[in-house]
Amino acid sequence: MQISTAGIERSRLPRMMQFALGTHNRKKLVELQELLGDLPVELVTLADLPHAIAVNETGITFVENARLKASEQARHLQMWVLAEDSGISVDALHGRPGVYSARFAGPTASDEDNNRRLLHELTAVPQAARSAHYTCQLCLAEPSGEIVLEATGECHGVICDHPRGNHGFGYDPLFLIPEYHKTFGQLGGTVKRAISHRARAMRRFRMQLQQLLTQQSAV
Ligand code: ITT
Repeated sequence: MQISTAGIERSRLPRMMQFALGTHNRKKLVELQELLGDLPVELVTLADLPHAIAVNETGITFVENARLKASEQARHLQMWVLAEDSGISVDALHGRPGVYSARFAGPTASDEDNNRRLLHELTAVPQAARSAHYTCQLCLAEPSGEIVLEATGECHGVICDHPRGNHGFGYDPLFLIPEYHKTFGQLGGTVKRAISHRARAMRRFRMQLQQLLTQQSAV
């Protein structure tokens, strides 16, 4: 976990925060909206902001890309932006696809294309050696682009040998949670909202944000 609030000065926080959620991935967006749920923040999506930009993900780590997505979008929109970078790291592939998860099978790859490529690369790898984890790195940037809050979450599992279930997105039909003997594709939203990389990062992020909002309302 990594959380930093050092950059926040109380006076810079508005009383009712409005965040743009800095993602163009609709399924990721829905999960973020569900996880932010009851916080007293007003959420705006990039679809509501036609002048939003597509930020180039030139980083080689989740942290670098999440910072880029939050910071560049915030500066461009002159708004608070909460962005995240996420992906799956497979041990037998030395951590690949990692930050390249969305583009594993090519720049315009669909989730199905990426899943096929992953299964293909793991053809000769036995189940016992197919461990993997998801990572989610959240970053909040203020309108100047400065990063003021960060949180990370991971979720560990195993890549199974064929897609199972239709819930979630991305690699979820292949990502088996050993404790449940089911993939995220089979388990659905309730379990994913409790134990996913995004849920874990968001719990850490929410605690910090809640604290800041509470401090602010007491001023
Ligand atoms: P934005 O950059 O606009 O947020 P993106 O889909 O390009 O959208 P990323 O670069 O962070 O986002 O790539 C995330 C990819 O990692 C995503 O497309 C999936 O392939 C995979 N991934 C991340 N979280 C996942 C999850 O909860 N379930 C399944 N796959 C996930």
